[in-house]
Amino acid sequence: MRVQGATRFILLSEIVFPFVLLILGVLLGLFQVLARAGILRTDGILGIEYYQGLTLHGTINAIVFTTFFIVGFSNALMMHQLGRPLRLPVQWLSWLLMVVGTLMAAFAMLTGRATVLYTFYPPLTAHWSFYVGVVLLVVGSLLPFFLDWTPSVLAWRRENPTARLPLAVMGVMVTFFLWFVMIIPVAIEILFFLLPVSLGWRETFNPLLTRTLFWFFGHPLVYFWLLPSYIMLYTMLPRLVGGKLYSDAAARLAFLLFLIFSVPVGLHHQYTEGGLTAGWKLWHAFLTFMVALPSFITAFTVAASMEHGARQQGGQGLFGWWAKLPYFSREGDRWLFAYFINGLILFLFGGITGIINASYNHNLVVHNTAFIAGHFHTTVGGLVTLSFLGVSLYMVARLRGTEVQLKGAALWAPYLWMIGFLLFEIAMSVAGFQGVPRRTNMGLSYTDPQSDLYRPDWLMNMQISALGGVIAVIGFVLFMLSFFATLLARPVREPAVEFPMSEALHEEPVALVHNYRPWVAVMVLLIAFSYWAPLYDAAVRGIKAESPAYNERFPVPLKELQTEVRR
Ligand code: HAS
Repeated sequence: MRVQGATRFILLSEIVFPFVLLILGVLLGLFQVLARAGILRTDGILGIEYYQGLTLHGTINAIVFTTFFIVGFSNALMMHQLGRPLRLPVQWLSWLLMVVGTLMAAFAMLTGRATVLYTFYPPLTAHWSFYVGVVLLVVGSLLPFFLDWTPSVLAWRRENPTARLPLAVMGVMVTFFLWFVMIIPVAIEILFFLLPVSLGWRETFNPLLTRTLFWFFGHPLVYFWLLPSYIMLYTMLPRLVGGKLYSDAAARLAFLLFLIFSVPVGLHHQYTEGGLTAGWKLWHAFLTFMVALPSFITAFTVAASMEHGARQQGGQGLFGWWAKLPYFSREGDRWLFAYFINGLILFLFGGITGIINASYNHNLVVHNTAFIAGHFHTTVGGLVTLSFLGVSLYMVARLRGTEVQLKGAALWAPYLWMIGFLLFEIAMSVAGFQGVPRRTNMGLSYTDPQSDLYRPDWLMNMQISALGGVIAVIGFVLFMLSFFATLLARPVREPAVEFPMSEALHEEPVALVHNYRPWVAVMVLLIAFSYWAPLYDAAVRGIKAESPAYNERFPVPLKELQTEVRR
């Protein structure tokens, strides 16, 4: 489908703008890993203090890059699949809100007014511009769903009353419906608690209640990141390996299971917090195991699709077909496979560590340790980032009408990223079992031989994780070279919105995966049942647990500090 003018500008900028920010995010990641290994012994770099850098690293990489990419990718996919143009007034408004919101939050973080980490845990308090920026980014990201894609899907349905909704379209609609639902608790947290305290309209907030509201949003957030990768695995990967999607119904079932199980699991981030009852934590633990189910379905369906494709290419034997996959192919679009397969390898580790985190008793060993950072660098930093990077490069080439440049660099990049983060993950997991904390500038404490806190037994794993980080960053630099060379190359064809879409091998007649109402009803009931008691506990007990605002530089209530300064 040809694309030009404002539509092309919007789509391209939704990919390029966050990528440019990601460069800063990745460099700050390198700083973290070197500081933790004691290779850098400083409380900051380039004028950016350690926790300020950690806030920028988490917020840019996990919130800004992902949200922009997901909106840009979904916009392009909806155009391509429904064959309809985007509604430009809606798209401009969405773009403007997202850009302004990002710049506001960036201003607050870069000027040291919002060193609250990407989880903005109260009682840490940021400047109001950080919260307003986040709200604008989120509102902007939702506009296309309500005002562009939903009307387009309804119009498509009227024209095609008996056809199945294309799988990619269904995936996007599930992702954004989930996004809308999970935004509600965090919007309450920001608008009723964090923002009023930050503006001085309220003196205190209840940390337990606000944290419970945050994780009500914070865990489903990871599936907002993951589902676009699953859309790619189901609809594009089979074509790249020369085959077909093994089962259409399995893919749809996986999306619908995410719809019902993604949200009511947030207490697995709060197992160690007092004030919430053990029974409800156990219930959330049980549902967390349920939300792993659609990922298991995905693992088997994707493996079956790869096997089908490899056998079409002459692959034989129980394991021999693995050799027929296009690991290093430069032919056509097949280079993209390297991003998916390396992401999948990392996600095997991400899945196993996630299940360890979810286990109530194991979590007590790993919570707040380096183990958690290992886990999320193989999930959001693994499959999600690699698939987003690969498809960003693909989209930039198509939208600019250029060929992918420096294909060798683009092909090696995901392998280096995978090797780097595998090393990082293993070292951080072992370190986590040793008790190494997360979110700590260890170069000034545990890995500094001059410090009383020095722990020589922790050093080796921190150094291995630093080596992993360096290898991954080299992969990123190779990717960056190919990305900018492709962006700036001379166009050789008409700019277009295109994707390598696969057909399904089996299209089973399962009515339940085409009727969304029962799933939405179960989703609402499950959320209401799983959260009424924890919220009641947190809100009622919270009356005694109100806390004044703090910030990371002044771990005394800000109000007292202001009084002190005035005196
Ligand atoms: Fe998680 C903490 C549990 C998935 C991200 N998670 C985090 C944090 C982040 C995060 C960012 O229960 C830190 C938050 C913070 O700052 O405090 N997580 C899980 C579970 C899953 C899970 C059960 N997480 C994710 C995904 C993320 C993500 C996805 C980002 C995208 N996580 C937790 C828990 C915590 C947590 C606790 C809190 C810990 C604490 O104490 O603080 C599941 O959804 C995982 C299911 C996945 C699978 C894997 C399926 C495998 C596939 C690959 C197949 C490969 C093939 C190729 C076919 C079951 C699909 C093979 C090829 C070869 C060549 C071998």
